[in-house]
Amino acid sequence: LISGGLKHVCVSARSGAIMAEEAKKLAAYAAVDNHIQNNQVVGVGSGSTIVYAVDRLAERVRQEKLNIVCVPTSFQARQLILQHGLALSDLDRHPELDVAIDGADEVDANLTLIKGGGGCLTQEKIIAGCAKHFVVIADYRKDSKALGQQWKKGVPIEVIPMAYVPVSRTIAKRFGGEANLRMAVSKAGPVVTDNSNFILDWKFEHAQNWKDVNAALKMIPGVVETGLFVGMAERAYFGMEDGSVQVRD
Ligand code: ABF
Repeated sequence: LISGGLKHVCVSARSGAIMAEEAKKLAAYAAVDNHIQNNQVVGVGSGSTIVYAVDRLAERVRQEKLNIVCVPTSFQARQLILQHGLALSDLDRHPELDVAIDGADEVDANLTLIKGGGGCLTQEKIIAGCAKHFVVIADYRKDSKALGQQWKKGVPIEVIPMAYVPVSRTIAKRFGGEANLRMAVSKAGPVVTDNSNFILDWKFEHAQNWKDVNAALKMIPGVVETGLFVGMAERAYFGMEDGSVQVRD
């Protein structure tokens, strides 16, 4: 098997390699089918893989008449919940979630994650932290032994706009590498998060103790949150190229 002691579950292998998009769907469906039950409050992640999970969730809610309340991690997640006719809530009304399901940019052998490629890391981490169970869904390209092997864009770090230059300099000085302001695709200006902040993408030079680095990054004035999720995910589902789904926990 592949790295990190992955187990084969749920779906039997098919002949021929499948595309990443199909792999996302397999992972998302497996997570929803294994973790969603009646009368749950569910945290809904962001990105492209979660779209399949919400499709499946809505299908099950309809078919099985489930009573499910959803709390979004982003504007995108909120729209998805509404478009699928699911019940929308928030942390004021539901501060404790039964399960949160979300994508990731990279998942290492210890279930340490890089998240925030889509810029929603702060709300994603808040929702994951409020959930009794946090489950990750991803295609085979996200699976790695050590962070940085797959995701080459660095660790996203949400910062208060006025502090992006000093925070960037401090990160480079203290931890090496470089932390660059994420620009919009148009290059007309920086990416602005759902919380009206900026994102620095920290390209680190070598593997680190991610728990310590995450704590140290959060002590820098101006840092709002990091895309390092350490000790939060309980299980990851990977859709594989051979059409199987594998689990890491
Ligand atoms: C969010 O979406 C992020 O934290 C992560 O950046 C991204 C994963 O996206 P996708 O499912 O599109 O690969 O969960």
